[in-house]
Amino acid sequence: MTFYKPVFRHPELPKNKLGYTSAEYEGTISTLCAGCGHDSISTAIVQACFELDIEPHKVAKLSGIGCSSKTPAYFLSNSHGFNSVHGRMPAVATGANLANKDLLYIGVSGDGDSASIGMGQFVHVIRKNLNMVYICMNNGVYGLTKGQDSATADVGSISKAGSVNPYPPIDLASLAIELGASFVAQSFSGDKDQLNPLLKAAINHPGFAFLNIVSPCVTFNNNPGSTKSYQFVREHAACTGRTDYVPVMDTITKSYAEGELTSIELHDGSVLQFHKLDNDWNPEDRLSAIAALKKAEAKQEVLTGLLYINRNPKELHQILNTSDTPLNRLNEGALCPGNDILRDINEGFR
Ligand SMILES: Cc1ncc(C[n+]2csc(CCOP(=O)(O)OP(=O)(O)O)c2C)c(N)n1
Ligand code: SF4
Repeated sequence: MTFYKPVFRHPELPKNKLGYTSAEYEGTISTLCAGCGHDSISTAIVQACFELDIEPHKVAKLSGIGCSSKTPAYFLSNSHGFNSVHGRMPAVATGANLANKDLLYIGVSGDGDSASIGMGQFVHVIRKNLNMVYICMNNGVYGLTKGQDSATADVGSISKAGSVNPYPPIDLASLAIELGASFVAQSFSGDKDQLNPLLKAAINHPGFAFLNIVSPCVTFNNNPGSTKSYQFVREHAACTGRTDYVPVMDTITKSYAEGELTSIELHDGSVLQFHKLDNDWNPEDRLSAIAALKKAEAKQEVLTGLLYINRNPKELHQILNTSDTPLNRLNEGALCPGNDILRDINEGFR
């Protein structure tokens, strides 16, 4: 279902260099649960694109399937969009980018979408260094299909159905660095002070930019023993049997300084430890980034900030040596040079 926002806005809304207000970067009204971290990320994307003076029609937003993958409907209504099959967003993004490299590609995915069914696509889009922003809204569960463990769920966490997750989590950020991603950052959906500059940097990065954003699922955090549990919902669902109760919760927000360790309490009372990187962190040291992630994991901390950057990556079009003019703007003569040239090419293989 789609709910359109009223067009009326305050007449004094600030405008960017293009003369647009932030309203021109919004989408339809979100149908996600009140308090879902994903909505905060959509708001951060709206703000970043508004502040960067990006023409909305020069953006293509792509996603797979999941609550997270619904979010492109909630930002940049005036841009291009494609909601693809579960886990297949990278392939669609690759095809679109090869046809028209002049758009800004923002891919949105969930931890289920990226780390399970879409893992094959995730690793290959990284090694091809597609010029895009890839956002994983990471809540540790399959929100849309009612809270099964995803491959990023902590070992030992208990799902809504009561099963204990016996598997260690996949760390998408270290995997991305190991596979050669040219920009890797982590953040928390409620920390807009950190998210805003990271998003802007990712948008301006001329290669694959991966943002792993911890984004609490307020509805399926209902399992005692889970790091994302929500006891109250579970009790209510048990007594009614067939219906479920989705509480209206306040979005969790938190700002904290560089180098600081902070605890963020989720709606169920469980606590996540976020450690923001120091000011003097060298994001160009790939091995240190991997080591820091492993150390943080051992201390059960989520390391946030820009973890790694390669400032001069060779993106896919450079690797393939494609034409300067995007393929979708080449005429038939350039795309199909004719029989004589084809004959010469064939001769070259004899
Ligand atoms: C091929 C296929 N398999 C399974 C599904 C069912 N399905 C829909 S969304 C989803 C997982 C969503 O989880 P995640 O990507 O973490 O997003 P969230 O809803 O938590 O934001 C699954 C398994 C599907 N739609 N298509
Ligand atoms: S089920 Fe979870 S992930 Fe989905 S909209 Fe609700 S809070 Fe967000």
